[in-house]
Amino acid sequence: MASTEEEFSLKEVLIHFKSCLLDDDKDVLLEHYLNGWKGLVRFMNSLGSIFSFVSKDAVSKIQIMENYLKGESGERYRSLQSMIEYELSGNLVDLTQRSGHPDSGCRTLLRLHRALRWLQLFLEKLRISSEDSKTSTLCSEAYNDSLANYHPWIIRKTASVAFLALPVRNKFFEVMNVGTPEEVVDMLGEALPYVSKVYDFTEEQYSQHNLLNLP
Ligand code: 1PZ
Repeated sequence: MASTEEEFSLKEVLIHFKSCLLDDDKDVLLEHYLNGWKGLVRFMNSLGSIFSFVSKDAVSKIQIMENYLKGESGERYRSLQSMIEYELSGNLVDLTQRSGHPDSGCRTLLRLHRALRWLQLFLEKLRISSEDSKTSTLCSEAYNDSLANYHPWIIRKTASVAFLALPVRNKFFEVMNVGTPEEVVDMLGEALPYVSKVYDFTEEQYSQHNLLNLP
């Protein structure tokens, strides 16, 4: 691992998903949500360049969202609810096909949201896995049950090859930089409920506004 990654711990990354929950879990603060994603990208990069096609796409989506946050309507992008309200009321979302607003905040965040489901499933599988479980199998099962449903064949194929390069379970736990395997399992048990809350809340908002299939 490169020396710049030395102090990096997956625990600090997942903590962002706790701090992005606002007002008794009734909203999601986008700045912290994106910080969580930036940490996940760092973690993925530390696994090797084979995942760079994944991290490039994630980075470009994070960048689109950060530009909205820094832009002149930044305040409207402070939270998930305010973004949805702002973009829908201003007709800033392409609802049936990408045209005037191909990179709306709503469609961009939806892609990250779908990927968060994969992460949630994968980390939960890792948490309850046994020492001889294969990371690549857990990863591809989680992928097939979530993100794969939105990807064309060529991406599914590329992803399935990349998964084979994942380090074995104990090595993977080491890269997380959390401590012993038991400590990793405890940390995941503590942090994953927050990832689930963020996922569930976002899913509910998108569903209520009929935004789950944005092109
Ligand atoms: C730890 C191992 C990492 C495995 C990563 C598993 C996810 C594989 C997904 C591969 C897809 C990447 C290629 C780009 C796909 C895009 O077409 C789609 C749809 O976006 P659009 O084309 O509509 O603009 N992008 C996505 O689905 C978002 C993918 C983000 C993946 C982030 C993974 C985060 C990993 C965290 C690691 C702990």
